[in-house]
Amino acid sequence: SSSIGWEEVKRVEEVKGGEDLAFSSLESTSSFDNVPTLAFPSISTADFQFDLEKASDIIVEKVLEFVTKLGNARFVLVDLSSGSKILSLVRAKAGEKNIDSGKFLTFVGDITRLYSGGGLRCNVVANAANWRLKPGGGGVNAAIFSAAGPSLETATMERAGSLAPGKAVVVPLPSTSPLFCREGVTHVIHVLGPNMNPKRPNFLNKDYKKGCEVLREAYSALFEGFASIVK
Ligand code: AR6
Repeated sequence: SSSIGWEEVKRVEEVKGGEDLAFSSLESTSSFDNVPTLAFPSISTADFQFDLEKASDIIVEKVLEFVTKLGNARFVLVDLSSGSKILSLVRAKAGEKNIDSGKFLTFVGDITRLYSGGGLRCNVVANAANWRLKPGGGGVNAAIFSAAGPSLETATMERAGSLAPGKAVVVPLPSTSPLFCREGVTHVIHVLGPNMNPKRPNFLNKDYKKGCEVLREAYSALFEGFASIVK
């Protein structure tokens, strides 16, 4: 069954997660529909400039740990482009580790349009946040806050005023949010990853010992947050 899963993901990626083929190939597998699913971006590897090889090792390590812990749940690593280096690194390493391809997939598409644009149902979406938990700033953070509308900012501030590196906060999305109505997303989990960009706060100045520690902590916090929703 694992080879069927990977083929399916490949087909989806060929159409960049955006068109009818992707929709039908996922819809035809009815068991996919009601499985609790977390869609997450690669934390820290764009604006925060974290090393892609190191990040891909950590993603695979943490997914492996939590796929085993969480029986009935799926994890989907998302990126915008079919040429994404982090997606190919993770795909190769996940294959080597024989991670169950029905439970962990990579997907090319906009994380704010997974269902409407790609036919992929994900009830929980992770955000690579900033420490203030504020909209804007570019990247996936700007996209998620913009797609969710102002109610996400309000709901976020009710839960937390800021975030330390390596931490996550689970925010239930109001049912009026377009991300809820259109995409079926019930929760956003904000995660703050380690920062290797000298122009951003909490700059780690090439300290990858600390950086890897914080990235592991961030994925643990994210996946624990997802587990708390699933249970
Ligand atoms: N859909 C899917 N993936 C995306 C999208 C999207 N709409 N947009 C970006 N990515 P980044 P970081 C991918 O820079 O490195 C923000 O300004 C992207 O290709 O969003 O953790 C915050 O406010 C990459 O693989 O997050 C923080 O200050 C991944 O998402 C800071 O950036 C993460 O890229 C966080 O930096």
